[in-house]
Amino acid sequence: MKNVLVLLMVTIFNCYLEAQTCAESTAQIDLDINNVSARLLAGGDLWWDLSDGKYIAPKPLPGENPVSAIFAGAIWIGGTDNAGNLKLAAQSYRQTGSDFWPGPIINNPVTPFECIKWDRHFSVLGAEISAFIDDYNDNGTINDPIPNSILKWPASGNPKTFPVLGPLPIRDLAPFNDQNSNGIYEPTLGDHPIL
Ligand SMILES: [Ca+2]
Ligand SMILES: [Ca+2]
Repeated sequence: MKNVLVLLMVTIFNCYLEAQTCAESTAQIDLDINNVSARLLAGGDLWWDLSDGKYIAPKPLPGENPVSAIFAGAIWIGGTDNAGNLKLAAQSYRQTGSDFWPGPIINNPVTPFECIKWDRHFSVLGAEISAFIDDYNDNGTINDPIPNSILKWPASGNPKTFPVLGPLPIRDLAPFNDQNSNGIYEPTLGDHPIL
């Protein structure tokens, strides 16, 4: 796992009716490791920059032009409700709006601010997690400085996430290893993201 994995977490999916007052997601980031550079968006679509294909594999040598192997893709989720009605969120090219917005699923009406503050990606390196685990396992205590990618992981109850998010509620959010099984993400006690 060392030095080869990057997890880019996109928490998505407030339903359309709740989030339709929100501006469309604009966050983009490249999953850029090994021989692939793949653009990820936070609005349910993938591998493009809203204009051109951005799934570059293999990555070009210096002086070569990048060629995208894929133009675009998207997450599609469908299912039936209790009354048997088909519900489908199927992002295409945003030509008729968005079906997905960033952020955790919540029951209350979603405000535009709630959408904006989650319009971001969270990344962590596998090597960072491995080093963190080694630090914890050597004496049951975290002694080294905790990288921001682990310290601010958007997991249940984390008070140290990026300031714009504020303290997070205790609920199912980003996955993590919970050393003391209390349902609260506490990296200073050895909790860490799960890839
Ligand atoms: Ca230690
Ligand atoms: Ca815990």
